[in-house]
Amino acid sequence: MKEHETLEQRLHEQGVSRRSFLKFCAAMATMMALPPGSATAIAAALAKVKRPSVIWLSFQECTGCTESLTRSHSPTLESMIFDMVSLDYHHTLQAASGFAAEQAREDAMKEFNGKYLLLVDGSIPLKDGGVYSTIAGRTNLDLLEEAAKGAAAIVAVGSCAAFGGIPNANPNPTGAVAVSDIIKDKPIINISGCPPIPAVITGVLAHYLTFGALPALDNLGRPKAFYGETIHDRCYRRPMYEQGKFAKTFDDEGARNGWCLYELGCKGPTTHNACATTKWNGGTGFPIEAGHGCIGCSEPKFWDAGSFYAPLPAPAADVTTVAKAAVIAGAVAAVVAGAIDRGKKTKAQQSREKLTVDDLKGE
Ligand code: FSX
Repeated sequence: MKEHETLEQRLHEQGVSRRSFLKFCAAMATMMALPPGSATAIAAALAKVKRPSVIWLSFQECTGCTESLTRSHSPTLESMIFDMVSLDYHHTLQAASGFAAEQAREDAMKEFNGKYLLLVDGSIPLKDGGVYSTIAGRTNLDLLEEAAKGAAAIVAVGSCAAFGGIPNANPNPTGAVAVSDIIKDKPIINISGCPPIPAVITGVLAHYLTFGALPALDNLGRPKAFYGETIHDRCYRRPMYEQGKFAKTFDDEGARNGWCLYELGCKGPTTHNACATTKWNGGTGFPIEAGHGCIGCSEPKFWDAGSFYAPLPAPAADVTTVAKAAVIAGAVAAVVAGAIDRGKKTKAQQSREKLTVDDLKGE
């Protein structure tokens, strides 16, 4: 296996124009909330970087995470992930099978020991010796522990790998756990969502390649640039919430007029993700835009929390006069708080900007 070429060489071979590459970098800079002018610096850094070896292990999952990435809406952008990295092993996507496939994984682990990125989707079953999910006769636990040893960092793709996800839901018959429940000595970044947003997967990898480090994470190990705000924070129906206009059924006049889906069970206020801004399907929409509330799939235990069609505790389901007053008071407070928030940069934003400027000074 030859030493990996630079991204610039790879893009040239693939016939990707400089213009497309810069467009990609600009999109990444915007998504990562980096300061204006970062796109050029990202392009300079990315072009020179050696494409890292990536080993992608798929455990207990529905393949939605890989489907999400490969069905991404901007093939010229998100699919560039396959040019940014050398995907040396991926169960679903690789052409090789059987012994040849396992040999490719072993070769990559040996040659790029300490340098490769390990991407994992799916949870890991521990019950009964881990027999509920095996690959090439080996348990997921065995494969994960082996591959984690030589990894520079681990990316847990999807809520199953990040938090245990649906396999971990009650009664959790396979004893499914998250990557971070097993691996304690490597940096792990959680890209939650069932499935996760493909542009977020790409953005995290672009950040890692550009800065040589993982982005700032929240207390659940998720990149703040994408999970720093709730769906509710950025929802286009937020003004309806603040005005106390709530749809009562999925086909009433309020629903038809785009009123807030809070009382129909929307979990937007407690769900951290970028769906409302990044959106899905070519940027055309996200579940709330299609008339269905958020089910909170990027939060831990989202399936057990369930009650997808029951409203969050407050305000009360039946908006009485008192509750309406509370909603209005809350709305005023939220608007004021929002104005204050918008007027100042968060510590994360400040550190991102500092990191960018410092890191790219020498370019
Ligand atoms: Fe889980 Fe992903 Fe949901 Fe499915 O790999 S996060 S069940 S979209 O496929 O792991």
